[in-house]
Amino acid sequence: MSTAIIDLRSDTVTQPSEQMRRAMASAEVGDDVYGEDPTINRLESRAAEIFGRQAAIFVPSGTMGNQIAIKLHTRPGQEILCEERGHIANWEMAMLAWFSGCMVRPIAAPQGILSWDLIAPKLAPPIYYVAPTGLIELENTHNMAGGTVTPENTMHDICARAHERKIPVHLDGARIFNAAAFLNRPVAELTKGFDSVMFCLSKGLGAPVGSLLVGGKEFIAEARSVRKALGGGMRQAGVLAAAGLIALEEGPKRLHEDHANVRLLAEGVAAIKGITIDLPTVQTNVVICDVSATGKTSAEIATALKAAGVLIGTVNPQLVRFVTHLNVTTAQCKQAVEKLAAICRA
Ligand code: TLP
Repeated sequence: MSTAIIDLRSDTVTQPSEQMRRAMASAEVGDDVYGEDPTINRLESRAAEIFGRQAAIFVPSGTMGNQIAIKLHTRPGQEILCEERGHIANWEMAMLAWFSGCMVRPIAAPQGILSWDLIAPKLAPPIYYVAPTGLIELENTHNMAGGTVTPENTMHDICARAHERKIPVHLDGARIFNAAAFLNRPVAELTKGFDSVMFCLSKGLGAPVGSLLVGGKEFIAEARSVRKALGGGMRQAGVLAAAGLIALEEGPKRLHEDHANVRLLAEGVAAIKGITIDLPTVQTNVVICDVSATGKTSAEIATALKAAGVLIGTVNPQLVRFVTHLNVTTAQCKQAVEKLAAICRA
């Protein structure tokens, strides 16, 4: 049995491949603040092309991509509607309040999947003494709901109805390629109704760093100013974009392997006494399970697993998260299940 650490904390932990390292070493670069990095320019135009959009901008992180979009779509004093477990509401340092002066109106959605029926009652009425709804935000796949996929029609319906009311819609598509793999649909089709889309190269696609924000030409031109204001002018970052280009072209092709591994892991873990998983919601490369009936907290389980060479994430005292990616094998997922079963039996 291998003694290598099995890291299931996140798909952000992937190591750049040999091909990426070679491309990074030989990347043609220039100063991107002057728009002169040819590798970044190539990455941005490929991203725009793949998403069927006018333009794209390379940003250091998904968080920065989301926050630039929020800044551009809203004005201070507005509300942003999103699912209550959404990344922008919980894991982005309240930056939408800090930087854009907005507040979240969270919506609880079963399996993290918003619909117009859930959104409509939360829209601000058009009364001068009520904070207006400035933005609707969706997350697909939904990370903290366990990598669940919002169906294509649901997204199109939300976008169309929001636009009838002149409300913009942003997609946190950090893992939109996982949704595309699950639905077997092109990302351009899935995301065509959104005013802007952020997606990450540094998660399942395997790049060491970077995300893109895609949208209209003017929107992305303004995004360049906001990125600069946030300190995101990265100069000769073509070395990162070189890895990003490989992630963008090659990464999506193998995501079904991560999905198969998570399914195997989820089925194995669901058979352990005291652990609950809603198996039909396991659709992509994330699984979240409730460990409370084991008599142990999530932190106790994570600590015991760490001692056995398996790293996992904790969501709260009851919930743990496993994420598969290109640096974990099927055999390692099986080992992780066995080690967890032994800990829960003890
Ligand atoms: N998610 C990370 C943690 O921050 C939770 C992870 O390990 O899953 N949107 C979504 C849906 C995300 O899951 C993440 C990262 C981001 C945005 C932010 O991306 P980064 O980390 O590049 O700022």
